[in-house]
Amino acid sequence: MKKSVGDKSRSEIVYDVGGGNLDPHRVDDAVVSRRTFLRAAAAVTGGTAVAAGSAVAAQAAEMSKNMMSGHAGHNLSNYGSMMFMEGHAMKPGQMIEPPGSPSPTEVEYKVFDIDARIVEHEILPGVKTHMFAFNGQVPGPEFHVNEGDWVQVNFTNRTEEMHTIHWHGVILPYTMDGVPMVTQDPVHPGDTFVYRFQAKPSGTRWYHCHWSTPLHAASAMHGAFIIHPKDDPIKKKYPYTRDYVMMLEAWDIDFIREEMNGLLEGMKEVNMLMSQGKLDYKTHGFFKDYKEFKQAVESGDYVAPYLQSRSSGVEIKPNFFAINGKSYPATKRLGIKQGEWIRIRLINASGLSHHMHLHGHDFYWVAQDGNELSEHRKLNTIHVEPGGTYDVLVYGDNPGFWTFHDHKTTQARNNGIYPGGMLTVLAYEDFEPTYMPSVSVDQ
Ligand SMILES: [Cu+2]
Repeated sequence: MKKSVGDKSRSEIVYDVGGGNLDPHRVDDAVVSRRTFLRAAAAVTGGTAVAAGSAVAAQAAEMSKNMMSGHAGHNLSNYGSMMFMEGHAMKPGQMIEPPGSPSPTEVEYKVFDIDARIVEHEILPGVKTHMFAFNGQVPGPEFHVNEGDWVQVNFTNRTEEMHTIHWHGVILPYTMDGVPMVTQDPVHPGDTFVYRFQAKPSGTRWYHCHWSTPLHAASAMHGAFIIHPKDDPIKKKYPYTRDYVMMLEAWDIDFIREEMNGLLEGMKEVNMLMSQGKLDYKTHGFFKDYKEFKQAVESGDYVAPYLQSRSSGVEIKPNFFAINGKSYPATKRLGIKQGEWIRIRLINASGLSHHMHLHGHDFYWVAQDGNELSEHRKLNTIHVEPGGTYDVLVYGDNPGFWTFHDHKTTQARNNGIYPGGMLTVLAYEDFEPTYMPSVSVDQ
């Protein structure tokens, strides 16, 4: 079957609404070999992987040019840009390929498809909420690439809202950094934005949406981006056989519900007006530069959101705390065997700090933000800051069942009820329990 960029069937290869999946290499199925991609591109363009000669390519080239020159002649100011593409008419299906990285004729890219969707996600039995999610998964698919790989991510927006992808901790050209109004226009509904960059430096990195971050990145457009080094010095020292990611999440499901309803209604209106060429940019808060924005506020033509009361009237007070999309007791256990080293990559996507404590073991803290620490530290409680990544190694020398949880105990609760939330169990798989509580939660 012929597949091309934007072909729905390709982006649906990875689909795992179940969440809480700790299996590594989840995104591998979505890897399209270069040959497949070239064939697909040929089907679209009759040529190379760059859509040369096609209408899409002409459009992409024009957009790239605009991006280089500052959007069709607008001058870039020294301020964080408030720019929006004035006169942009909604034509879903555009492919946007910004400059900044080599073309696919120069280097061989590993190609991934990823999209934004709205899903109904079950945090634990009886608690479901709609969320924005990459490929319909909470959290998004795990990327596993090797240091130095050239990576291409075709990001398609299948929602009525706008999104981007920021590659957190990856050192790349600024045009690929995914910050709306600063490095790119947000990706409009139906459009595909092509991110291309080299995977570096190695370590535990991650990715998240950067549009309306408190809502989008938190719920739940975030995922692990693991860059494996050639000779892993950590594996040499601690020969681990399993590699777990734990994305730490916090959700105020009332805020999510209110905000999503409000935003989606607003965006429907914006999209309709834009498609008709009738969007009043100032009314909707889009300006070509900082000066225009400042004048509009000072003249009273535009009331900025921070000058009004919140549309939803809802404060963000997280009431559900999760690991890989699930709150205890729905969290997936971490498996270990006696004599086995396991690696756990903690990634804090929550916007709060967490104090993760493991019972019955010390662990070795070896890396922060993807970078190996000059001195490894032996701990059993680690302070995890918002946005940070922390790698720890555990050795299986104390058979049993051991909780691993946020010691900020208010965050080990579900809707205020303890126990719950950010709590999981390290479970020995080669162990016959001598005693078990009469009431237990077993999955
Ligand atoms: Cu988003």
